[in-house]
This record gives sequence, structure tokens and C-alpha cells, in this order.
Amino acid sequence: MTTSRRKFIKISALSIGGVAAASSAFNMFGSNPYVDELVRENLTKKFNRTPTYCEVCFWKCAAWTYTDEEGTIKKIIGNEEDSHCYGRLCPRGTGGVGMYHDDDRLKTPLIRKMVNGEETFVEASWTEALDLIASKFKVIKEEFGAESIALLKHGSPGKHFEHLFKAFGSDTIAEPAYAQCRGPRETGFALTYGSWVGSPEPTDIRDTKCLVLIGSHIGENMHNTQVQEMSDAIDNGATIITVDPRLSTAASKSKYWLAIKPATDIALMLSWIHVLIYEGIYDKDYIKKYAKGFDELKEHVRQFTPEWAYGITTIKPEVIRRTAREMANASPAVIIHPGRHVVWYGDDSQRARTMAILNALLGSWGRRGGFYFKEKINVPKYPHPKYPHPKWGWQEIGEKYPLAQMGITTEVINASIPHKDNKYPIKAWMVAGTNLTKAIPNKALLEKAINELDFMVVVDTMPMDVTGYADVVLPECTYLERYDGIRSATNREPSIAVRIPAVAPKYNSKPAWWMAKEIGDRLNLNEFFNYTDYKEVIEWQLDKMGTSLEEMKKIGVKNYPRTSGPLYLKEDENYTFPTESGKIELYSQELKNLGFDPLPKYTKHPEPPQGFYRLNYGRAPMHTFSRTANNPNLNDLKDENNLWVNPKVARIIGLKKNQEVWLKNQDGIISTFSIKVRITERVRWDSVYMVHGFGHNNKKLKRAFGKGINDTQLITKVAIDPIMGGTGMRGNFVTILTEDPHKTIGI
Ligand SMILES: Nc1nc2c(c(=O)[nH]1)N[C@H]1C(S)=C(S)[C@@H](COP(=O)(O)OP(=O)(O)OC[C@H]3O[C@@H](n4cnc5c(=O)[nH]c(N)nc54)[C@H](O)[C@@H]3O)O[C@H]1N2
Ligand SMILES: Nc1nc2c(c(=O)[nH]1)N[C@H]1C(S)=C(S)[C@@H](COP(=O)(O)OP(=O)(O)OC[C@H]3O[C@@H](n4cnc5c(=O)[nH]c(N)nc54)[C@H](O)[C@@H]3O)O[C@H]1N2
Ligand code: SF4
Ligand SMILES: [Mo]
Repeated sequence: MTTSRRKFIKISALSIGGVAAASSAFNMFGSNPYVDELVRENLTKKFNRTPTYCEVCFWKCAAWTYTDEEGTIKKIIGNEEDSHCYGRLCPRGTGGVGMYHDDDRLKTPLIRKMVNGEETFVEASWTEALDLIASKFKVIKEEFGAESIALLKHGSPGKHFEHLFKAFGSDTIAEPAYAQCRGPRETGFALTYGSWVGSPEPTDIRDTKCLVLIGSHIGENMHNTQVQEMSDAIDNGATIITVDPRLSTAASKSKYWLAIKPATDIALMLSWIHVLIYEGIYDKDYIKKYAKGFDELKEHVRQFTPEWAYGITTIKPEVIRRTAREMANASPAVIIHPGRHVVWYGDDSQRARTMAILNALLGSWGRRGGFYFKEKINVPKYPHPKYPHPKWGWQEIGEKYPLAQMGITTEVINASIPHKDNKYPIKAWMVAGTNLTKAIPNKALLEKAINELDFMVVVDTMPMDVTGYADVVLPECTYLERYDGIRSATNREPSIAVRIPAVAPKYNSKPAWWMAKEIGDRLNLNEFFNYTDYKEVIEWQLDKMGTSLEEMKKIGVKNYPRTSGPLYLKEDENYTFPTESGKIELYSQELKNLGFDPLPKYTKHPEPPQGFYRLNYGRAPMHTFSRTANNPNLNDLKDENNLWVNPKVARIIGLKKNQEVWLKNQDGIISTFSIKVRITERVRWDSVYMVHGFGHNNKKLKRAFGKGINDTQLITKVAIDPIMGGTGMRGNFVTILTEDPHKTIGI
């Protein structure tokens, strides 16, 4: 990128909070390397910088926090040495400052009490709140066992409480990032290749010649490295094929946009497999050398011609053939992206299997421009006694789902509702860093479970909806105000990053590590928390890893050389995949043995009834789920979601641009709030679309309250994946109400 001297001055004269965005294919980055360099130089002169890694989403980009002499946080900029961000944060990461400055933050511990016959939150001291938690935990442990206390968590705070729970004897742990997110993909790929995809995905987008996105909307989904690498790949002439019923940002940058009929992706992929095999354009050597079950696959897809798929997907046969050939031409530098939020229609592990099989036929796993072999460095465990063995835990609770590899939140919820056959009664929850009321579908069931609990603690930074259900609310300080675990990244090269407080915690907030330790001490688990400050843990670990806190303060990120071997398979390498057979399992004997389809099949899913539209949802570049809706910086960029409606639908209903409407779903659930209409050809006539994470119900969130609709409220029907327990959420249908339904029924 070249810029004139004049622009230089103009940019550097901008307030440091208002740096403009630039990136070649996606013009939505909150920072750009060239401007950042200027800011960096200027800032280093005037301000202090402290290393951190971002907590606005789970990509965990390493960054520098700049503070002025008064100790006010001014700006966060990406760390140039970091392979998660290449020195550039996404708009959310840049807006992370707003998390710290948000004056709606939780400020002090709260305890639910009866005051004048009404339940209310009363401000409490830390001692009072922590004593209460420890005494409740002890009582429940005595009566039911520690296993009866569940931890529902997400993000960095979860790690500290996980340690506390394991030390206490509970492995009843789950997070929405599994059964509401990546779970089916990990199962589908593990069945085929023997290993998870994991985060970050080892997609070699930088060097790819063809990237196939199937309902993966990179560009709105701002996973940093992927957006940047995709932008470069486009500049380098890579072909992008996007399969999405909606014209996503990625679709708009693509050579092919396949506006598929929702819920029919498996049919499309089976016909791609058909074309690759029956035109003989798959990677024959790779399949012969590394795969197992090809003959069964070939027979299985015989009838799945593009003509067959056309009737199901509405994608023309010649487009199916042409795109399959594009992929084959690029092979092995081609990626069928595994997606990330993949809990759609209940057959999601099988859809992931279909993706995994396609990648195998294209020879992309372990190949340049396909998937590389990732590497991570292990952070040494800070010494503590052995964890006790719980009698049951997440595995038993999820036993109905044989291939679940992590705790299933919804099964924890079910086990919290007493009934006579419940072998695993759950009595209390600690909820840390997850806004369950927005993350988990079927709110009625969630509320039923919460009502049955003896005790519930919520640890959050903000008064999110979920805090309203708690008996005790603990205010965590933001990621900018605390030490935290070392980030060990799984990437092309391993690296670590540290999080060091840039400022002291605001208000009466505290870090999660401190809360875990304080509760642990009260539960006589002192030996598990053998330190006074988490800094000591990090210092010990860094020392073992050949560095120090002093060094890390200066560099923030340390990259290590690879030791596990090359990034890609070597020519003719005799590689053993970590599956049962040592081969890529196109045909899955494991699934067959468990009574599931060994080869993926297309099944038809329900379609919207007359007058209803499929509820589709996704991401906006400047927001993360519900967590950023009230963030002053990010709320400024987008303060509500809109309802994307096709012009044909707008005509039928008589909708106007920006008209406020309400939604009612197939089960009669009506949205609490209204949403403004956006009329656009970018969405199919059979669906409507909105960004997830809006429609907040807690008035304490000044900026976010009542703004837009909460998609989760309308997701009451869930299609459970029988293989791993994921909750398919895309089978909900809504009708559009133009009159305020709450007025007419007198609310
Ligand atoms: N309807 C619907 N449901 C979904 C999705 C969807 O798109 N639509 N997406 C699914 C996916 S992919 C995922 S991964 C999950 C995500 O689920 P969650 O991670 O639960 O998502 P958030 O709603 O952002 O909730 C995060 C909570 O953590 C709090 N928080 C933020 N930082 C900190 C911190 O440093 N410490 C503490 N203690 N708390 C903090 C926030 O204030 C917020 O309350 O949701 C899933 N559920
Ligand atoms: N800005 C931002 N970025 C994020 C996040 C965030 O909160 N904000 N969250 C992160 C997390 S944890 C996750 S899991 C990822 C999720 O991001 P992805 O895995 O990329 O996306 P999904 O939410 O699964 O899919 C959304 C896309 O699927 C399309 N779609 C809907 N139905 C169908 C269908 O039947 N077939 C096909 N082919 N497409 C369909 C939608 O139109 C939409 O474009 O995003 C990550 N990145
Ligand atoms: S992708 Fe954005 S929000 Fe996520 S960690 Fe990186 S900078 Fe933060
Ligand atoms: Mo996710």
C-alpha cells in the first residue's frame, strides 16, 4: 500500500480512537498496519504499552494496550509478531477499549435477597459473597456430591473455575462453544481424519487456489487471520466459491455464489462427490495411498447426480459440475472450509463428514493451500495435587450421545430438572463468561432448569440477561485489567502470548483467577492454589518455557520453531492418520457399529409453512454475540439488528424500508421487541435474516436494552444431532407482524 505524505499527516492528526479502516478485499478492519505503525511510534513516545490478548472473541489475537500518564486506556493495537492477527485487530478488538470504559459494568458483588417482600439484588462485600458461595457448595457436596454442581463457562474465566471444579471433585462442565457451535464439525472430522479441526482452523487460506465456503461467512465472521488471508488469497487470484442462501460479504467477493435452498447442503456436496469420482478428477494417488472405503463411497454416490441435486438444492447441474471442476483444477491447494458454527439441522456431524470426504477426494488435508499440520507448544502445568475422581461428570450426563467429546450444555440443563429417571441430578450452577439466555436455544427449558436449582452464581463483566437469574453475581474485571493464563496458539508455528493488566481493576471488580482461589481456600483446597498472585504462576511457567515475564512484557508474543515436522505431507510420505485404521476413513466403520450411517445421506428437513419464513442468523463484523451490544465504541457502529427481507416478501406483506415489525415463531413465541426491516435481494424469499446478539432485556444495559430482536428467543425448536448432541437451530420459522402484538394483548 502506498500513501502520500499528506495523507500521513492527516491520519496522524486524527484522534487515536478514530483511525480509519483499510484492507484490500474487506474494508472493515478496525486498524491497518501502516496507520498502526504510525500510531505505534507516536504512542510509544507518550504512552505505556502492556501486552495482552483480546477477549472480545475466542480468536485471542495478541495486542498492545496503550495507557496514558493518568493510567487511562487509550488504544489497543495488534501485536506485529502474532500469527493470530499479523499486527491488526478486527473492529471488535479495537473496540475492546469500550469494555473497560462501559459505565454499565458490574461494579460490586450482588446477592439476591428479600427486601420488603420482594426479591432484589443487594450490594455485598467480596467476603460476604464468597463465604456464601463456599458454604452453599459445601452443603450441596455433602448432600449430593460435588458432581451435582455444574460449571457452564466460556472464554478465559472458565479455565480458572474449571481448575476449581476439578479440585473440588466436579467434572460437570460444559460450554456453548461445543453443542451450540463447533461440536459436530469436530466429530465429523475426527471420524474421518482422526483429529479435530480445532481453533484456529489449520486452513492454509494464504496459499490456497480455491476456497469453498459453505455457510461460513468470513468477512462478517471476523476471525482475524482467516479474513486477512482470504483477502490476500483473493488478491492472488484464488477462486472463492460460496454456498449460502444469503448474499453474504464473502459471497459478494466470490467467483461463484451458490444461493442454495436452506438445509440442502448435503445433497449439493454428495453431487460434487459424484462429479469428482465419476469424471475421474479426484486425487487418485492420494486416495489410494491414504484413504479407506473408496469403493463403498463410489457406489453410495452413484445416483447422486447434479440433476438429482438440482431438484433439491435449486443449484443448476452445470453450475455444480463447473464448480466441482474448479475445485479439482486447484487440487490439492483447495479448501472446503469446515465452518465453525455448524449446529444447523441436526444432521450436522454428517454434513461435516461430507465436507471431510470432499477434502480427502481433493487431497487437501496435509497439503499446501489445503490444510496444514498445526503445532502447539504445551504450557507446563503449575504443580498441584492430583484431582479427585468424580463419580460421574459431563460424559455420563451426555451418555445418550456416543461421540460427544465435550460436555453438552443442553444435557446439563436437562439433568438440572428433577425427574425420577435422572441418574445425575444437578443442583447448582456456576456460570462464567457465557450469557446462557442468548447462547442456548429453548428458553422455556432453560428457565425451567434455573427455577429448579438450589443455587446459581454468575460471573460476568456486564449486567447481561443471565445475571438476572443468579443468587450471587460476581463482577469480573475486563481482560485489560488482569493477568490470565498463557495463550498457547495452535498455528503454522507455535507461539505464546501473555495477558498483563494495563490498569488496575475498575470499581470493585476482580479477576476470575482470584475468585477461584478465594473460593478454593474456603473449600480447603489451598494446595491447588499455591500462590498469592496469578503472576507467580505465569512467571513459573514462562521460566520453564525458556523466557520470563520481563521478556514477555517487552515482546508480548514469543514464536517458537516447529519441532513436529513439516507443515505438509512430503511427496509419497507413508503417513499414518490417527484413526483406527491409520487411513482417512471415507466409510466409517465406527459410525456403522454405533448404528449410524457409515456414509452421509441427504435427509429432507421441514420447510416453512404458508406465511412463514425460515429464521436465518449470523454475525456482524463489529459485534461478538451478545457481549458487545452495550460496548460504547461498538454500539456506536451498530446499535440494533435489522430484519433482512426479500423484496418479493416485502411486496406481499406490504413492508416499507425501516418499518418496525415483530416476529412470531412456529410455536407462537412472539418477540419481546421490534426490529426494523431492511429490504434486500441479498436474502432468499423463503428466509429472513438477522444478526445474532441483540434484543437485550436488561434495562441496566443502557445502550442495548430493547434494541432489535433476540434471535434466540425465537429458536424454540431444536434438531438434536444424534451422534454428538449438538442443537440444530436453523429449523425455526417466523411470521412477520406489522402491528404491535403486545399492545393488542394489553402488555
Ligand atoms: N441464537 C443463537 N445462539 C447462539 C449462536 C447464534 O449465532 N445464534 N452462536 C453460538 C455460538 S457459535 C457460540 S460460540 C455461543 C457463544 O456463547 P457465549 O460466549 O455465551 O456468548 P455471549 O452472548 O457473547 O456471552 C458471553 C458472556 O461473557 C461475558 N464476558 C465477556 N468478557 C468476560 C470476561 O472477561 N469475564 C467474564 N466473567 N465474563 C465475560 C459477556 O458479558 C457475556 O455475558 O453462542 C451460541 N449460541
Ligand atoms: N464478527 C464476528 N465474528 C465472529 C463471531 C462473532 O460473534 N462476531 N463469532 C465467532 C464464532 S464463535 C463462530 S462459531 C463463527 C460462526 O461463523 P460461521 O461458522 O462463518 O457461520 P454460521 O453462523 O454457521 O453461518 C452463517 C452463514 O450461514 C448461512 N446459512 C444459513 N443457513 C444456511 C444453509 O442452510 N446452508 C448454507 N450453505 N448456508 C446457510 C447464513 O446466511 C450466514 O451467512 O463466527 C466467529 N466469528
Ligand atoms: S478476531 Fe477480533 S475480536 Fe477476535 S480476538 Fe481477534 S481482534 Fe479480538
Ligand atoms: Mo462459536
